[in-house]
Amino acid sequence: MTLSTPLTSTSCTDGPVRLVATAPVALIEIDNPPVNATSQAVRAGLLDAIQEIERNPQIQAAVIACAGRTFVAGADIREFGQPPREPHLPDVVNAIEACSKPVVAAVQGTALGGGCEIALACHGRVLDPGAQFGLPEVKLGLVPGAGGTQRLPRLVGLEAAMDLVSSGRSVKADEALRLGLADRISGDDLRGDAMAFARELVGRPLRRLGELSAAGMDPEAAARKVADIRRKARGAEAPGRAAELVLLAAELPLAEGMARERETFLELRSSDQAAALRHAFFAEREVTRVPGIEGVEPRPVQKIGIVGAGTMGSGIAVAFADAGFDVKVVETDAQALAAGRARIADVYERQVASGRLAEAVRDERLTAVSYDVGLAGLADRDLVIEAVFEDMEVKRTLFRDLDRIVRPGAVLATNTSYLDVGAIAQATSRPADVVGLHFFSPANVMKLVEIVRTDATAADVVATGLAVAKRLRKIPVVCRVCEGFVGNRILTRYRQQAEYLLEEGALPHEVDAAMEAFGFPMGPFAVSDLAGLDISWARRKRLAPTRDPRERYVDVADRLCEAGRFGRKTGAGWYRYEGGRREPDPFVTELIEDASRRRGLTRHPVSVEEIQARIRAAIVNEACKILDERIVERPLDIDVVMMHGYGYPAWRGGPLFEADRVGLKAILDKVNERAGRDGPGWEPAEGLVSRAASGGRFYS
Ligand code: T1G
Repeated sequence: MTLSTPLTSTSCTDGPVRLVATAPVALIEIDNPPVNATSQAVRAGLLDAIQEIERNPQIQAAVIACAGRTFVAGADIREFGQPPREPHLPDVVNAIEACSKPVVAAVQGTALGGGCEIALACHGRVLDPGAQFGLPEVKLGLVPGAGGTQRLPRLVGLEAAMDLVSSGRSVKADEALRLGLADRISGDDLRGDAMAFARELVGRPLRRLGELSAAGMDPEAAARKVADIRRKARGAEAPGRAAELVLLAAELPLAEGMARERETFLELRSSDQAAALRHAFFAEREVTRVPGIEGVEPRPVQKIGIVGAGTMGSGIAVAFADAGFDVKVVETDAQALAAGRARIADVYERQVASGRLAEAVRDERLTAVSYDVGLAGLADRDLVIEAVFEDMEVKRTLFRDLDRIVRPGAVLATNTSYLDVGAIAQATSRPADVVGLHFFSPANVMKLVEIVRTDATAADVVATGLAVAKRLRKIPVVCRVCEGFVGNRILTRYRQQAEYLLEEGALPHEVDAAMEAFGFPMGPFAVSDLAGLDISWARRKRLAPTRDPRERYVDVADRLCEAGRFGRKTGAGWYRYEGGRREPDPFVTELIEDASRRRGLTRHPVSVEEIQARIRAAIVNEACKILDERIVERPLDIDVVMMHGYGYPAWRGGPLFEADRVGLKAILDKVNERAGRDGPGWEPAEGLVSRAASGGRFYS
């Protein structure tokens, strides 16, 4: 039945919000692809629609639904760089809640940020079984700005709300039902179920979350929780601020709480951290658009072969099985294969034991993986990835064999961390089909994959790497060949500079503390102990014959390895490990002091600021050289690698985004301070010199 009383506002019939006027329950449909973000036009249309609902006597209730794959996924992030325009989202959500007639949200996909806040302002919420709710604003350096920190705790309590708002994590439909965030889970007719629920609410007292009161929390417990959230945020401002706002829900009426929330939102919206996190958000999407590859058709890939079932090979196998590929893992002998199979099974068992994976899904994933001894079984594969011992001759021999066995047209990939992919490709008769797919350990967890293209790699093979990364839900960065590609090349410089600081007066735990205060999850020496000192030791020994004698080489790590101290796995490395705790070790201090003496250096205290400035300059300078050499096309490629592969704090935006903020002249001054003292390779990058001289930036 349609309305006999005409709509009074045309914005309800055109634009991104349409009032599908049916009585007695009207349907408000938001249609703003790709994710129904609340642009200014959506906010205006939604407000008009609610006012129409209120005005029109024939409409007794309404449902807010979204076209496309998801309910509103938040405010339009692209608008954040501009002054806010009315109507502001808080006014819109307050109008929804104040409506005298029932308004029900029909939620599919991901109701995030402003979308979640719109749903919270509704008098009822019906979710598609696959729907999720979330307030991820802190991941953008913000706090919710339209009542999320005030309505959510009134519904789920302060503690649960603090967790959700400060972590930004999403809750699935079943948890949302348990928390009371969802009133119903729909069948296969979400809109129909939501309209039926809205009809039921007609004539009943409406439940407005803003009118509820949030039970208080013990002040000391609250303070402890905020402190814990701040500590875990490692320098990011928003999580702590969001948690503090949630606590206000127990102290202030809704309007005052929302006013404080809005004030904080507007303050953080113009902050450096929010700008950096917005940059990070868009950069990790932009990296998939590779100049010269866009529009190139990838090769079809479903059958995967993995050679080597060690830590990396088994992790890669799990990543592909998780993404629904047909995976075949091969090893040289039955014993190694059995060990790999056990590793893969163990990954899934741990997920089932922790409740993160259903047993049926585990069984499905394990069934997707088959095993074989030898290479013959790889003949029919679409993509073969090797994860064997990091040695050029071993890899070249393997690729010669793969070339002979694997079907024509298949993509042959190496997971090498450092080696020249071009040299490996030249071992085959089809170098155009060869590419590097450098995964990061644990390969089924880490999002980053470096796609290493040689001069011979075909464009559709690069496109295939990008398409496979997308299916794996990984973040791909395409780069060309150099020692260590992007991340490991920069990491090498990072570690060298960290070791120079040891010779000059710092100790491992001081450098680690400084870099953890900078925002890295772990400092360089703790990371080395975790990864194993023997791996980089083998690489240094491989490179020893080619090392420039003028290079400032710190041999402390070699001394540790010679003493059998390979890190956590041997109970000692840069630190001593007792009961899982890492402790500074006088044995290491002695080695470092001896290195200082042999270098003729008088040790002196090194400040946190100096440690951070030296290491940041080393990272930026090497990153700029990578850009100058066209190993990557864009600064954002490097920022994404460092954030998603090496824990560079995203609230800094990555090294090059942050270098623009710090100022390239200051960075260059720090680099020049070192040039000549740290040997070859430490001269300033041409691109850094030219940009600093011309007032240029990495980002326009
Ligand atoms: N604004 C603008 N564009 C957005 C967007 C948004 N909120 N979300 C996604 N996009 C674009 C994205 O750039 C990409 O564009 C395309 O949509 C598909 O995204 C007031 C202030 C929703 C889970 O933080 O988490 O609400 O690259 O590739 O993998 O309190 O996008 O195609 O040109 O990511 O299926 C809070 C952010 C905002 C959600 C979908 N909301 N988005 O993932 O697709 S702040 C968020 C996501 C806020 C309120 C506060 C994901 C997704 P292009 P995609 P996906």
